[in-house]
Amino acid sequence: MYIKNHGNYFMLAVGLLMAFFANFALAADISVEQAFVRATPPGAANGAAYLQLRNHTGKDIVFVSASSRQIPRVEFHQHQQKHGTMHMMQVREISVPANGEFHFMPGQHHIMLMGLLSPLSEGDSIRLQLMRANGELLEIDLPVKPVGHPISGYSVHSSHGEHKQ
Ligand SMILES: [Cu+2]
Repeated sequence: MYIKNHGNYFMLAVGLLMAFFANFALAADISVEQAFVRATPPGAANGAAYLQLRNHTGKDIVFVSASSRQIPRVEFHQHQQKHGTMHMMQVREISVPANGEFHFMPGQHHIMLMGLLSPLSEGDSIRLQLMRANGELLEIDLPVKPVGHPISGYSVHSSHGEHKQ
């Protein structure tokens, strides 16, 4: 079909090229995909944010902290299985490998939102700032998604709400 219609095919190619450069200009060295925050029930103390970071450079990019004006404390966390139960522990830094990706996802690494002042409700959004080791800030707006938001590994995460001591 596209062979008969060179005009459309050309415009498609131009469009793809423009999309590529638009993305490239927006995130020259790192980009964010599939960012979301999980909705929380009333009274929950903590929530969690998930996203995927893609490093477009030939050097590792390290993030040393996260923060939000809307949330008292934000930490990088990891899940760990210990004696058959899941525990969470703080992670000091996150390294996105050169030309690679780092995924925060349920049951694994996550960004812990601590001391919530009000529930995170579907339709709201949270602005997070991730700080790189070089001091640069990456600002991300994350929509709040319902608990059923599809992402692999979700079942492991069902008891995430509170920290186990
Ligand atoms: Cu956590």
